[in-house]
Amino acid sequence: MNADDLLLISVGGAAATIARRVAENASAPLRALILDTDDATLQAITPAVGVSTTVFGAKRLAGRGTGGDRNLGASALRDDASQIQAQIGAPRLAVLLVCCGGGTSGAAPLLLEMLRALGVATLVFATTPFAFEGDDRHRCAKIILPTLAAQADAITTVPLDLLAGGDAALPQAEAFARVADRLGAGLGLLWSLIAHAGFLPLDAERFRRFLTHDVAGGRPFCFAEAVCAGERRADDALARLLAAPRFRPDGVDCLANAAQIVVGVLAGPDLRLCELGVLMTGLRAHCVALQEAYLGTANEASREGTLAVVVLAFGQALAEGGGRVEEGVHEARGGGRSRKGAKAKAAARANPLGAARNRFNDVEPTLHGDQNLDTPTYLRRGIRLAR
Ligand SMILES: Nc1nc2c(ncn2[C@@H]2O[C@H](COP(=O)(O)OP(=O)(O)OP(=O)(O)O)[C@@H](O)[C@H]2O)c(=O)[nH]1
Ligand SMILES: [Mg+2]
Repeated sequence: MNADDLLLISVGGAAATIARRVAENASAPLRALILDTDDATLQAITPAVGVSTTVFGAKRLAGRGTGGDRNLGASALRDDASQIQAQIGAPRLAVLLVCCGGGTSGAAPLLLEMLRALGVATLVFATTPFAFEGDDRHRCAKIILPTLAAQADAITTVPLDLLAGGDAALPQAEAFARVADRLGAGLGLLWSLIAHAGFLPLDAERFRRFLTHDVAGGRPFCFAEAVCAGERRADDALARLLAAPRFRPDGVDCLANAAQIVVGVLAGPDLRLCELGVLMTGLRAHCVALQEAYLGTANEASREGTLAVVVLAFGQALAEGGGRVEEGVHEARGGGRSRKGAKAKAAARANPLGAARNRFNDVEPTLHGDQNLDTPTYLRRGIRLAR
C-alpha cells in the first residue's frame, strides 16, 4: 500500500485535537489534514510528521471561526475549495472526523461531496454534543448528520456522553480529554491496521472495496476496541468487546444486529492462530444477523505481549417484524439494513447541501419541482463515480 492511499481529515476545533491524538496513537505513518476556520485552534496543535493544518475561509472569517454558524462553515469551504482539493491529493480512502455542534462542521458535507466527486471512499466518524450543551449545538448536529450520511460511504455517530463514559461528576475539561483519548486510541488502531497490514492484510484498497461495494453508501456502523495482555488476552478482549457500551448506543446491541463486521487484530509476532479462532468464533456466535465477517491483522514487533482488537459493526439488520435485537435478547433474526437510516438518507439526498441554498455563492438556486438542479445529477441520484 502506498502511504498516500490513506488520508485522515478533521474539520473544526475539537476534531483537530482528536486528529492530533490519532497521530500520536498510530504506529504507522499518518497523512492527516487538519482543517479549521479558527487560526488560534490550529496554532495550538503541536506539529507532527505527515500532519498538516490549514485555516480555510480566512477571507470571509479572518481566522476567527464561524461563531457557531454552519452556513458560514459551508461558505468558508466553498471559498477555498480548490486549495483544499489540491491538499487532499488522490487518496483511495479518507477517514473524516467531525465533532458536530459547531459551525465549522457545516463544511463537512461539502467536503464529503468533494471527496465523492474525486472518487475517494469515505469513512466518517461524527460525534454528537454532550447532553448538557445548548440547544443550538444539538440542532446544528441534527441538521448536519443526515447530510453527512448522504455523502459518506459509511458513518458512525458517537455521542460524546457515551465516549466520556457517562460519568456526570467528571470535570468538563477531563471529559473532553477522555473523549479525545478514547476516540484517538480507536482511530489510531484502525489506522495502524490499514496502513501496517500483516499476514491477513486489510489495506486501504480492500477497505475501499468493502465500503464501496454498496453503491448507495451511507452505511451506519458502530465501533469499539479492546487492548489486553496475558495468557487469556483473546478471551478478555472478546468479553470486553461484547460488553462495550459503544455497541449499545440506545440499548440496542449493534454488534448482535450487525450485517457485516470488520475485525482488526493488532499484535506482535507472538499472535497465535487459536487467539484469532477465539475472537472470530465468539464474535460469530454473538452476531446473530451476520452475513459477512472480514478479518485483518497487523503485525508490529512493538506490540509483543499485547493483543489489540478493533471491531466495526456495519448496518443494523432489521429483526423480524421490524424490531431489533434489544440488549439481553439474543436470538437469530432476519437480515437487511435499517429502514430508519434509509429514510434519513433519502431525506438528506433531496438536499445534500443541508441548509445552504446553493452550491455557488451569491447565485439563486435553479429549482425544478422539489429538486435543486445546481446539485450534480450523480449526487441527486446517489450515483457513485468509478475512478
Ligand atoms: N472532545 C472534545 N469535544 C469538544 C471540545 N470542544 C468542543 N467539543 C465538542 O465539539 C463540538 C463542536 O465544537 P467545536 O469543534 O469547538 O466547533 P467548530 O467545529 O470549531 O465550529 P465553530 O468554532 O463554531 O466555528 C461541540 O459542540 C462539542 O460537542 C473539546 O475540547 N474536546
Ligand atoms: Mg472552532
